[in-house]
Amino acid sequence: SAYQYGIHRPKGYTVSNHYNPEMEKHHFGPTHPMKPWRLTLAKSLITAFGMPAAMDSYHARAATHDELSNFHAADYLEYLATAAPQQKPPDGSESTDNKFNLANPDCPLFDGLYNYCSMSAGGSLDAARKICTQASQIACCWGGGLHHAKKAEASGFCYINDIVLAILELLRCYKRVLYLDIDIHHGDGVEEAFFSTDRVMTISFHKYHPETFFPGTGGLSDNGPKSESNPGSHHAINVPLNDGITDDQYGEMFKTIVRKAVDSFQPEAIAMQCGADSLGGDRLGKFNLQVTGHAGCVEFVKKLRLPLILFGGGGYTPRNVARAWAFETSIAIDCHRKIAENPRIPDHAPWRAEFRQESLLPSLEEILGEPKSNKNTKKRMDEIIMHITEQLRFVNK
Ligand code: VJV
Ligand code: CA
Ligand code: ZN
Repeated sequence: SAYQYGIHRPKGYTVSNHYNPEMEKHHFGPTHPMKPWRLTLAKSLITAFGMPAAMDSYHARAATHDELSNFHAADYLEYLATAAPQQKPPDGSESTDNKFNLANPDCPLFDGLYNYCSMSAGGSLDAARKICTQASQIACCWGGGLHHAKKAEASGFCYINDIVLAILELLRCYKRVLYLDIDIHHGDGVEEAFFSTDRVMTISFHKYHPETFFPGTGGLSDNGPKSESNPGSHHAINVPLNDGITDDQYGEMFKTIVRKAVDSFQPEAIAMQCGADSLGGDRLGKFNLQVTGHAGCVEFVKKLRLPLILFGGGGYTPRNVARAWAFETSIAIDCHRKIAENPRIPDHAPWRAEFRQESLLPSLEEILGEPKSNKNTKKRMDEIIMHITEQLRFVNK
């Protein structure tokens, strides 16, 4: 089907894909929303449309303990590497052992947890190295993007912050790195890791409803510790949104803000977390984005022609997560127009029936029936752009 779609390597630049198929065999638990199996579905679509012919595919290795310790605390890593999956006490009560937040149902200790985390980070580190040596201009690691993990704490389904590790790697060869995060949750772990440097600017778009929506941080005015002596002041940008945002509103917001940020910050490389829980019909999310709207953000970033890493992240309706990351891979290799002309999922695609609709790009109505009502007003969107424009006045390279 590479032939059917006329898919070939893009002219003048190289795209790489970093993945270890062992990742998809891990389970957080039968009803836990995070399903590593969505990576199997993404691979099915990427392969069925013939995309591997157009990129370098690397088997991601597991990151070493040493590499992980570039961000994470030694005692935390030690515990992750040795802790056995917890048995519930026989009386049925919850364990009181809450070391490093690893007893919270969001972050269970499951079989092979350390392998899963080190493969996710291994893929992201490989991607960063290919970007540093300029062996790739765009590198995809859909098994990464775990933006909530902290130095010594698991949080929100994330244990190892592969993004922070990859950005630290990029900082060895690029002066300034822009981090973009379109997951529906606030990218708090990445933001916090770079609070005190002016070499990384972070921009997260997310649902913000502190009382009811995780993690509760990322308000418009939360721009990091402000002080004369902190070079990182003003380099954390947050775009708090409400339920029901549409492709048009989101795309407009994304482009306006990213354009302004690039103009003032002048990044040399971009790391983008493409969490797919911002799609309409997500099990946890409440936005109305279609695959084409979500992917439109990736296309806009690609056109900036800066070295780029694309990470996965959240996404809890596996068939739609797979659609988004496959279509975003097609944008990276520049065959998305051909695919959009004939988006029918090929008959030979593994797990084809799992996708429900035949199209790679079903409409929101096909996915959701009734879209969520849109709680984002034009007035509020304008306020957000105003605030961020003001904030960017303090950032001048
Ligand atoms: O909202 C929360 C925290 C609680 C405490 C723990 N309970 C289980 C849920 C409420 C306050 N956590 C969020 C975490 C979202 C993480 C998103 C990660 C990413 O997409 O940004 C990047 C990969 C949350 N929302 C929904 C759930 N947790 C949830 C967790 C479960 C579950 C159902 C829902 C854990 C286990 C099981 N079901 C069996
Ligand atoms: Ca986000
Ligand atoms: Zn998320």
